Amino acid sequence: MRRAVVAVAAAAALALSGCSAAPDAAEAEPDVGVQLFQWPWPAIAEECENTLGPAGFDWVLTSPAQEHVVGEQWWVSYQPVSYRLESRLGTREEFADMVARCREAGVGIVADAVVNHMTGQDEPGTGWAGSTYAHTEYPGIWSSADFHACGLTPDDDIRDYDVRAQVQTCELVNLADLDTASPRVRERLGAFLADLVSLGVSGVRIDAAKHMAAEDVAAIVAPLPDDVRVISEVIRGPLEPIQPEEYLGFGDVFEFSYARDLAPQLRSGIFADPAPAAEGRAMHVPADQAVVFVDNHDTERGEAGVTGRDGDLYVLANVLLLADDFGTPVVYSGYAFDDRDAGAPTGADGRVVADPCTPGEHPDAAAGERTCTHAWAEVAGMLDFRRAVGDAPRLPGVADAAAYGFEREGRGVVGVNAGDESVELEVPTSMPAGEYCDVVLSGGRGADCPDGGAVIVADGVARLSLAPGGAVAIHVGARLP
Ligand code: ARE
Ligand code: CA
Repeated sequence: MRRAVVAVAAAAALALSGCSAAPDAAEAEPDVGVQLFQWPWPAIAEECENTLGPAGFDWVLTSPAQEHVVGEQWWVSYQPVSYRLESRLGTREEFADMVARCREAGVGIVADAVVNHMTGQDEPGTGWAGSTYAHTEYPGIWSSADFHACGLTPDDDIRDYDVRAQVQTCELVNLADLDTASPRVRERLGAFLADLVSLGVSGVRIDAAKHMAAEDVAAIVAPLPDDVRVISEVIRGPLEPIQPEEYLGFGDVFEFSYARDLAPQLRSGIFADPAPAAEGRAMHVPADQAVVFVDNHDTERGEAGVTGRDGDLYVLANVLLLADDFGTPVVYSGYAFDDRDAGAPTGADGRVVADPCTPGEHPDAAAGERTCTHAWAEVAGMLDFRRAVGDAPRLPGVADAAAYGFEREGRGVVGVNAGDESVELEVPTSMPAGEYCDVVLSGGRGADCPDGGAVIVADGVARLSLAPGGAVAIHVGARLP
């Protein structure tokens, strides 16, 4: 409780002690989301009030809220037993309270929705909230007639992602696959989404969307109000028959190509300018429907991208993500782990727990501890950058050794150094000459500029002093007197 009060006071002080000009007309509230992986509802509400709202985050992507199978692993969240909103992450009442408090703080909730399947259990069992089930029997909800029996592989599990019918009608890792072509199934799943919307969520993530025909997903989400954001999870497999583009008719998609392009550049220190956002990027859905990220809960356990385990490189990746003009970025905030399956820390009652993050702090998380990415000064500073640059386009960048930087036309300049030598990077810019404060260091305007934070723009060039593994960003709203 005390920590919460201190954080609110700090946020208020930040808002009052402004050292630079008031926001100008070109500013735009950042469109940035944050995935709070395995964060419980009461703790998310607190983050909205203390950290996310003040920093300007637009929405939080939660983990699934459905009643799930009982187990220690994080992924029990992805094995629903019923559509009751009773889970290890909180009760229905707590979910509703979170939505209301976050909304009050200016932050929407995007709920992860598991609609492709139910459990992957072969033995009957009892879920977290007491509902009984068997693999294809969920009393009062589903019976075996509501599920696919694909008959295309020996055990009805997906074997080959090259075969569309397998991917969409067989079982993903033994998860009982709902017959989403059936009107009855569509209607019941739609009612579940409508229930979430009735509690005030501003969007839904459609888990495993690739495993449902796009027309099935379209039918399920069709009754939702137009302003509810639908984001489909369709992991791009470049050679697979099912591509994310199929799912653009009714919402946005997570674009996995973004991180796959970014990671090798950071690892090699060899950077290349992407095509301008307006022209589109190869293997990416159009920018206005792309939700982009450095990592998520699957990729940090699987794909060889940059993750929280990469130290400075991960900070640089987040800085570049947030400085870019492509897509809607989502910052990822979970917990450190040394075992892929390890669940988030729980209390004696088995419920997941999370201590609040302290705005501006960047803790070195040990296994089981929250990374608090969303509270880092570097991330808050880049949200401030994003607010200041608005829709100014990203211009072609400059590279020097393993450093790289670019301008958001006339409004901001960013640079990163992926190497182990310091670099003085000169980035051409049309920003007015003068002294600016590095918001990666300061955490955004409002605070006094820390020692070493001043950056000079003169003669049409911003001079960025980039330490090994360092990043610097300045914008027109963070000019020093
Ligand atoms: C767990 C166990 C399994 C067990 C199963 C049932 O690990 O051994 O058979 O339970 O008892 C998560 C975990 C899984 C977990 C599952 C259910 O990651 O380990 O299974 O929950 O508890 C594909 C899908 C994509 C999916 C990824 C993981 O296309 O939709 O696999 N991502 C979402 C979530 C996951 C979640 C699920 C779906 C299931 O984000 O967290 O699984 O709800 C290529 C293809 C991709 C494919 C990828 C991996 O890249 O292009 O499409 O992704 O390979 O196979
Ligand atoms: Ca399916």
